[in-house]
Amino acid sequence: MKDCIFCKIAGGEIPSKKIYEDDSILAFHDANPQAPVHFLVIPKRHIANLMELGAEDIPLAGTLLHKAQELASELGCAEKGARFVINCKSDGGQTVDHLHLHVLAGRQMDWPPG
Ligand code: IU
Repeated sequence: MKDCIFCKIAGGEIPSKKIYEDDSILAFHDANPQAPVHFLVIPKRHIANLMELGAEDIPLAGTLLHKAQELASELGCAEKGARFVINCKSDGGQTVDHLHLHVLAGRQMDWPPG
């Protein structure tokens, strides 16, 4: 999508601190980290938010989740775990309208979220 910053990151038009990439997904360190480990996993194809995920995207969603946990493990989070978050639309606190899974780790998380 033309004006989507994460599409531009996925396309390499805007640089990112890339962790992993394949044909369908990209993982990169969050530009404004909220924990010692904070990275995002996104589909390369523009999907605005989780509500826009179609049944045809179920394999992609599985890939996204599986790669997120695999990368979290590789970054040393297997033992203590991590928080996996998808903010969705305005009430969900989503600020970038391109589906992304946050992975936060390296400190104790609070609950409930703000
Ligand atoms: P949110 O779930 O839409 O609120 O999260 C958007 C995240 O994208 C947020 O943590 C930003 O720091 C992050 N981000 C980024 O890593 N690089 C960018 O160029 C932009 C936002 I814009």
